[in-house]
Amino acid sequence: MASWVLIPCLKSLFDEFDELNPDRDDSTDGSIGDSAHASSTSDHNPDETGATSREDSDSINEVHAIDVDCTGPWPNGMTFTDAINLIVNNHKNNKDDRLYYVIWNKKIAEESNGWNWRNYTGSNPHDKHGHFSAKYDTTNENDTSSWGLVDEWGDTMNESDFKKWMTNWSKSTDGKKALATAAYEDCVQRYDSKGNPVPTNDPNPTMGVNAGIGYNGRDLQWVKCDLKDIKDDLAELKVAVLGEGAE
Ligand SMILES: [Ca+2]
Ligand SMILES: [Ca+2]
Ligand SMILES: [Ca+2]
Ligand SMILES: [Zn+2]
Repeated sequence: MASWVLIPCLKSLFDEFDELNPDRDDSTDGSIGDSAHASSTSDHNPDETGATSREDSDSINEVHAIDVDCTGPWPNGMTFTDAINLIVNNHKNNKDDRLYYVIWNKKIAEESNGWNWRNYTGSNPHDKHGHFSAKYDTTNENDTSSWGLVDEWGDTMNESDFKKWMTNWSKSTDGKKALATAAYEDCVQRYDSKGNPVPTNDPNPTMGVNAGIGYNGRDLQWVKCDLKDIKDDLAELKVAVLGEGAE
């Protein structure tokens, strides 16, 4: 079989579904056509060597369609239909221009029909996978910018994203302040009424954390910053790490 490549924009669409769930069920995924496709005209066929709906000006043997398994499971309440609708609506609203048409669950939405849905009566109902047919021009083929799915439903950070974000945040003024205070509140020394340090494991501390900060604060320039600001920063940090609704 002649060698072929999947166009970059559709690779990036696969990547985005994979990012939503790296362990998603991909059993009905597809890019290059099987022998049934090869005998008929299909965007799943490599364009230079196979029967395709269109031709392009280069000589790269490209596949211009993918099938994505609908199963997921998808995160954050997303359904596969939600994902399809977001992509179709982005085309309808001129925010995206990379596809010619999408088929999903006995319906088809096409550029040539103003991205409105109509019934699809082909032999495969496409109720296990969505089909995406892409444009045949180089600019759109190579456009790997976001399809909007991860922006909308992929709000869970992975460890490397978190470290990157945390590194930047910890260099900011707010970050420095919050981290310094978080560390300080965690190991603040408590004092008895005579000003003597109380061991941190003392079951009956005589001075609370805030009072301890006030006491030490006489000598420590950096604890003079606004405590409310710091608490707000920490609350934001907690939401960023643990998600909305974290206690
Ligand atoms: Ca062709
Ligand atoms: Ca080509
Ligand atoms: Ca091309
Ligand atoms: Zn297909």
